[in-house]
Amino acid sequence: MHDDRQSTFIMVKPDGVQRGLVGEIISRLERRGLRLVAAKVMHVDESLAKRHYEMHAEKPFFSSLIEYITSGPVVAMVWSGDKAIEAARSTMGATDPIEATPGTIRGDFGLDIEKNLVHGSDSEESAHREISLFFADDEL
Ligand code: IDP
Ligand code: MG
Repeated sequence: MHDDRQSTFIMVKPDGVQRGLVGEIISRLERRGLRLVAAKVMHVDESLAKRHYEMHAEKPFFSSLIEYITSGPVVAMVWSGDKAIEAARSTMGATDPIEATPGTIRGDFGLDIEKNLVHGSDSEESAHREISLFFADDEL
């Protein structure tokens, strides 16, 4: 057994859903060895978007980010596995797709720093916070 088993919150953002990349993104996380625990297609309303991105409230791109994340359906997911938070983040690639390494999701499919296809928790604390924002206990 591993001691480093974690759960992480992953979301295919509206551009990823709109471009038909849900299967590709899920497939890459599965091939990495992570396990899909929960998933739902949903619309993020403004209140949930603001809570999800509260740490960016003072950033110049905040209002645009809220508009983007509420612009269409997303796929909200929980994935688990050994060091799942870091594993998912490295499968996703750097925030700015221009800087993301080819072979990562953002490096292979993106060019836009905002519309970068996918969200992944960046720490255990944010994973817990984000999972409980998006999923009720009986959905997990
Ligand atoms: P992350 O998604 O890689 O964790 P964060 O810094 O947490 O990156 O930023 C959250 C999201 O805000 C990014 O995924 C992206 O959609 C958007 N974002 C980040 N930096 C910028 C920026 O400089 N301009 C516009 N949007 C940005
Ligand atoms: Mg982040």
